[in-house]
Amino acid sequence: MSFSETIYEAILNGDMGTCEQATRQALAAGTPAGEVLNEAMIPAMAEVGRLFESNEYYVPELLIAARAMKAGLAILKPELVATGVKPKGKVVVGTVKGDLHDIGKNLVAIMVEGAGYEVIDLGVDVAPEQYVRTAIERGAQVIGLSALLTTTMPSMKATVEALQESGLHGPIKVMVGGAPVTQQYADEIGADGYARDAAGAARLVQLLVD
Ligand code: B1M
Repeated sequence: MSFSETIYEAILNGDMGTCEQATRQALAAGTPAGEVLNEAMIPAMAEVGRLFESNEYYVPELLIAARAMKAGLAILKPELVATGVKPKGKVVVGTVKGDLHDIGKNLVAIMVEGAGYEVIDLGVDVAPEQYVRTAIERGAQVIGLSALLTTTMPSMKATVEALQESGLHGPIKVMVGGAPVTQQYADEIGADGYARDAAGAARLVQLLVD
């Protein structure tokens, strides 16, 4: 079995130790971190989602799969993040109110940091006012909102509105993303940009800040 296959299986089985070990071995053998991420970890999590939808996995299996993937990601992170010197700008990120999914948001944070920006990560279940207050206090140019549940997407709209009320929507931009989010939704709520994946989010930050 290749390292990628081992990592894929370890995530499906929620086997954190094997995921960590195979990730270390893959890097030591010269496999690029991006390849481990895109060819093993992300497809494994997509398969976990499919198994959940077909009632073959339940919440406990999702949790242990997510824990295994996060452990592997922690090992990939130093490789994914460039050793930039002076940050090109500041970006506040977080998963919106009511939503506890953080793997995609963590990846976005890693890639944006890798693109040379300081990332202020507010974690999960973040209220609209908290994003806006932090962005103002810390002098951030971009707020990045992640949502994985259709039921929490309205919190993105509420955040854009809270920023508009502060009078700072313009100097501070909003970008949105997450599996149920689309460009059309971003346009509807007045967000400044949408990115489909973490690499796209890093490119978008550059467009929004420059
Ligand atoms: Co949840 N869950 N979950 N879950 N879970 C989904 C999202 C779901 C699609 C599963 C399904 O039914 N197929 C479904 C949502 C249905 C819907 O709303 N349409 C679902 C559900 C229903 C639920 C619960 C309600 C289940 C329950 O309790 N009955 C519950 C809700 C809890 C809550 O948040 N309040 C729940 C709980 C959980 C766990 C806690 C068990 C766990 C999360 C653990 C964690 O994150 N720490 C979990 C997981 C793991 C998933 C799936 C399987 C995987 C999500 C993931 O990590 N993907 C997911 C199914 C799926 O997505 N296939 C599912 C990997 C990650 C790399 O991708 O997050 O999409 P993703 O991020 C991508 C892009 O979307 C994008 O870039 C990332 C990297 O390329 N991106 C951005 C993300 N944010 C971005 C921001 C940007 C730009 C791009 O700019 C700012």
